[in-house]
Amino acid sequence: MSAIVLGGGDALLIVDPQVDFLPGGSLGVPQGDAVLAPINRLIDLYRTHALPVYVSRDWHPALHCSFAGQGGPWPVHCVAGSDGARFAPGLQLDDAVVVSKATTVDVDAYSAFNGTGLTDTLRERGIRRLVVCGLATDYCVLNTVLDALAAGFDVLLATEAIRAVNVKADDGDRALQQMLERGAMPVRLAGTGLVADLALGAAA
Ligand code: VGL
Ligand code: ZN
Repeated sequence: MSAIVLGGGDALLIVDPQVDFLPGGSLGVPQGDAVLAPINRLIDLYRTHALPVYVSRDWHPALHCSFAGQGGPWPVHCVAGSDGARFAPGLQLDDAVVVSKATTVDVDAYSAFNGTGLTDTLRERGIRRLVVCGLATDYCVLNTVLDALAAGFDVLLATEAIRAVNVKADDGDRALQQMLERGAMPVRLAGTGLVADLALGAAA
């Protein structure tokens, strides 16, 4: 068993688990709600080890450049303060540190590191390794993982706790491949802990 031993320097980073990205939301990710149960288990695990939890959110102004009405690729979603921008009900986020991104009208930011100061925040707290999970695999998870790796963090990717938009059918698979090639390690929940997702690791 390749169990992952959690300790000082570890943190959980949950990417954009917001109502608009769930089925029925304005930018609903297919099976996006399937990430919620494993994310709650991950939160539990990190709390049990007294390790910090970070959660990013897409937090756009009303006329954001990524919206179709402004010439962007997406329907209106995650407008700051709206119901759709709320975290998914049922997630036990209590004491998670919230990171808001893409908050200005003329810039989009898929990565939780883009324009948020998250790199410094994590370094100041001595974080060296992240488990990343959330929505969506092919946009915000992908860009967050690539930035985390570029900044020198070790990245464990919780593969059961991510889902893709799949504008093109294999976008999620290709994003996953890209993250693994750059050095993210796939992990899954097993019993009360995390183990390397060997099937995926071998495929990478
Ligand atoms: C996202 C599309 C537009 C995401 C955010 O969180 O993956 N995708 N804005
Ligand atoms: Zn967005």
